[in-house]
Amino acid sequence: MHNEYEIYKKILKEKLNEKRYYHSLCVADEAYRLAVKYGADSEKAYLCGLLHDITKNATYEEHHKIFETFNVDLNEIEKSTEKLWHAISGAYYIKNVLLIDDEEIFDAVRYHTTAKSNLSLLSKILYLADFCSLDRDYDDIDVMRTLVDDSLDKAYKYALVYTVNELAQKKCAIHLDTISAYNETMLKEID
Ligand code: DGI
Ligand code: FE
Ligand code: FE
Repeated sequence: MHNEYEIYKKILKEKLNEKRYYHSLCVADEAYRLAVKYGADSEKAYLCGLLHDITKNATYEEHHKIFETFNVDLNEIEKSTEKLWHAISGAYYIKNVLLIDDEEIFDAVRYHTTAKSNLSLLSKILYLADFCSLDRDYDDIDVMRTLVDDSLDKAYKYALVYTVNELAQKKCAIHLDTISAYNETMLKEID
């Protein structure tokens, strides 16, 4: 398994800039830590963290090539929001090019940017590891890091409120998957 990581790290190094490569290693470490803490498959979580941004530095042409080759249909907001592309193209790249045939990994990568309702434990861990990894720096990072060690659901709720707020403040369109994750979470009993 760990030899396999080395192969993927080599591929990542070729596809990502230095900052993004470092981010991927940090998210992998954080996802592993959270998986151990919350009882998910830690090896799978590490792999998800490592590979989640694999197409982040891909060009417009490279993204479109992936969408075309694997018959991926984008909806209106996905078409017009370039920042959402890497989560979709990354999931298909991991499945069809790296040949990692695992629905859980596919979904975790596919929804790591928007989240969605009914997210699996592994997907939630990747989503939050991406928020809390060592390389991250934003205003509320300390709050997020404390919350993620206290309760995954509390941290998830905080992250969704934070994201929806940020996007609304920047007057960005918000993906329906983000809205349904937000609504589902706000209707739950989480303090
Ligand atoms: O790839 P990372 O930088 O590690 O993080 P990410 O995959 O969570 O991407 C975050 C970016 O995606 C951030 O700039 C906000 C954007 N984003 C996330 N959800 C939405 C969104 N942008 C729009 N317009 N709508 C969304 O729902
Ligand atoms: Fe990402
Ligand atoms: Fe990321």
